[in-house]
Amino acid sequence: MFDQLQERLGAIFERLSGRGRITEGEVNEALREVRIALLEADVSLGAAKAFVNRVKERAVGANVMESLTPAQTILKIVYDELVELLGPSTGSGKARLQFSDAPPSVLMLVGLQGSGKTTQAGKLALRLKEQGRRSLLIAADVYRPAAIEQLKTLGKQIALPVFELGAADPVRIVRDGIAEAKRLSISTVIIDTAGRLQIDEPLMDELARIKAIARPSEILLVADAMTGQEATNVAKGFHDRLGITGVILTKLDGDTRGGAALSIHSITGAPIKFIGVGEKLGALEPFYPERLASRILGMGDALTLIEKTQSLYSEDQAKKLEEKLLKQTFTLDDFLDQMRQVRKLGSFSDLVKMVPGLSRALPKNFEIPEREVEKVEAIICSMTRGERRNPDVLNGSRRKRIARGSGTQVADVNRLVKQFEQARQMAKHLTKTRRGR
Ligand SMILES: Nc1nc2c(ncn2[C@@H]2O[C@H](COP(=O)(O)OP(=O)(O)OP(=O)(O)O)[C@@H](O)[C@H]2O)c(=O)[nH]1
Ligand SMILES: [Mg+2]
Repeated sequence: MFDQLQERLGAIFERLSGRGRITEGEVNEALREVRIALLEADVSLGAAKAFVNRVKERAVGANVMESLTPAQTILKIVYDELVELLGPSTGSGKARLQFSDAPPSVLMLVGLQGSGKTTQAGKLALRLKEQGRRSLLIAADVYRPAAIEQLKTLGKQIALPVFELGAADPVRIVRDGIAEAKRLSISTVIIDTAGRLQIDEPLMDELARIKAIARPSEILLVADAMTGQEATNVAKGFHDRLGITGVILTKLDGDTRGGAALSIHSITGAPIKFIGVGEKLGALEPFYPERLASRILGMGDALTLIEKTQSLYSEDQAKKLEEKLLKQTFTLDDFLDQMRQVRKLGSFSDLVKMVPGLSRALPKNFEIPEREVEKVEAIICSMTRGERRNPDVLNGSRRKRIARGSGTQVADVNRLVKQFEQARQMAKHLTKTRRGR
């Protein structure tokens, strides 16, 4: 995600840090480029201007020109301002999910068609279940018969009840559903509502009536990050009418330019409470502005990666992995080991992108289809331990043997070895240039 913005900003700071002292003109030039990068990421003109002005003001205050490390000082200011712009973190009081004192707590999901409401309802229910909170899912989208079925399928997958009354009046469904939750002593109710292609009066009216009867502790706007600036306009529309309490930004796993994430909080004042990062039910994450900001600025996202791996590895193993990543002494053996563990977590391509340095070394639009992952696994498995540790020994006859053993072509083996070598070379180069500064 945010590949383009990351690349632009990364290049700006790379250039700045190549110099010693910098002039005021150079600072202004860099900030002009930052503004263009933000506009290209679909941040609104007003927000981009305000952002750059704040950075400029602080840069003057921090005496950037006098500083011995001007580029780092500006980078830090931009980072701080990005964090500010993104809003509070899920862990902080301001963005934590609110529950009511009198159960059941009602969480109402609203948003445009296809933004991911039904899916996030399932993800949220699963997340709460893992924290020991049972939910009843209410199917209040009655306009598509498939919508009810979709929610019931999700409910089955996570073993939680779904309340539905077919195509009855959604307001009645919600009222009866909440009564049912009380009867079953279920602490939380999650309402899946209907979406429209655009905000319209009948939709808003229906949602307002559901709100009146359900008195939700949260009205969460589910917004598709891929729709960019448009998502912030939508957010404003929903907020003006319903008063949303938070946002779930979905599809951040896709190739989004980032505009929505950067401006949705400043436009609505509502915090981003979760981000959706995939179609699977486990793909809902708390929102950490610090991590996103450092990812946008190309500082990698070692934190998220290490947290993810911690659920699979012991602390000791995680530390060793961290060291290897930092020292870039990855062998094919580690690669295979990682891949096996990591596949349990979902998309391998996404995880690879989180490795600092590696994310920039990889080609643009880098993806590994699942089939390819299996192929790579088979190839590495057909190598001897020595070969995995030192791919340099792989001559023609060895490659032929490996291809035969893994049911692939020699060309596949060649490609893997070449890619691995390239990544290693790039990583080496990157660490060298960093140290050289
Ligand atoms: N890549 C990705 N896809 C997602 C994410 N969340 C949902 N989707 C997909 O987006 C599509 C629409 O999701 P739904 O949950 O049906 O959306 P909805 O808002 O309920 O749609 P309507 O009920 O038609 O208004 C589905 O194909 C989901 O699998 C996400 O975080 N990442
Ligand atoms: Mg739906």
